[in-house]
Amino acid sequence: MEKIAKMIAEHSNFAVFAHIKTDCDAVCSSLAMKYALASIGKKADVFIDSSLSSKMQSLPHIEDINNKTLENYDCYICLDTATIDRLGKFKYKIMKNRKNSCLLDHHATNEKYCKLNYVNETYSSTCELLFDFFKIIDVKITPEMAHLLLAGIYTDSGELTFSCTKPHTLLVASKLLSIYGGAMDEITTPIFRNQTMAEFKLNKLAYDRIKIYNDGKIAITMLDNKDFEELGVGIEETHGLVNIGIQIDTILISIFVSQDSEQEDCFYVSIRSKGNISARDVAAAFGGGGHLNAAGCKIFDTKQGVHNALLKAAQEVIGRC
Ligand SMILES: [Mn+2]
Repeated sequence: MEKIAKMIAEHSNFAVFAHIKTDCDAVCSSLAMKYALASIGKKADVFIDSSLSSKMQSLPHIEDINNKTLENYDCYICLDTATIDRLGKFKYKIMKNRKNSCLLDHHATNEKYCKLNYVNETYSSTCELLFDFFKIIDVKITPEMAHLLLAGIYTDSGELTFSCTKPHTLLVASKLLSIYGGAMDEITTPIFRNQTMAEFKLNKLAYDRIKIYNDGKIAITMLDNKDFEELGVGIEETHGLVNIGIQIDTILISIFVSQDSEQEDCFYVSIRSKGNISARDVAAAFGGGGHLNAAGCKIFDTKQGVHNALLKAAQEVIGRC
């Protein structure tokens, strides 16, 4: 982290990148970084090649994402993004300007594609990691930054319930909540408990579509672009639907698949697993990655082809244990 702090000290104009199919940790860590850098006299803009879910509209400064044109920056920071491809169209900036790039991430599968790379998978989230990093670059966390960091930590840690929630996570959350100064539900309700009717209907459909295999060990849920069209929701609202399957007591692997709105043969896959069963190994069979119990990949095939290939990969992973 010290080397990255030095790189930041030596530059003044930053572009901050985070991953496609973005989530709260990516968005919040990027915005917190922008305001942290501003507080120490630097300029930073945030670029994320992704649509934002309606839930993210409650976050402070959400309008600052992609509000500039990507021109000349003297340093590039990638947050929460394990592979260069997950930067989407912004990956070319890193390929061209690698010598002035750095990354901070908590994904064990990070491919370290920047000049300086700090990856530490003991953190629940990039937001938790940034709490420690901001100390190194002498940033005083404001209530708005605390709001952002808490939202990212709460999202990636499943509201402080997943196994990635460590004593350090709770300590950081506690410190951030006192800096924030308000009530926790002001942050969590808009993100976790404020569904639109369309989202509720999407959930309902996801419950209906679950297919169970291998004596209740594998769940696969598929939604296609016709579903999204009929309900009037975007693919960005599907976050968390993979958890419907994993919550069933016998299920060891839950897979959620959604079809790209423009490419008929392109499917996005989220995978969750329990214990030593590796979601990452299922994703890796299709060139994806992630954490042991939460991973993802993208597959180009027919709907049936995707379904069959995923079922086979999940059966193989379970068969190994
Ligand atoms: Mn994350």
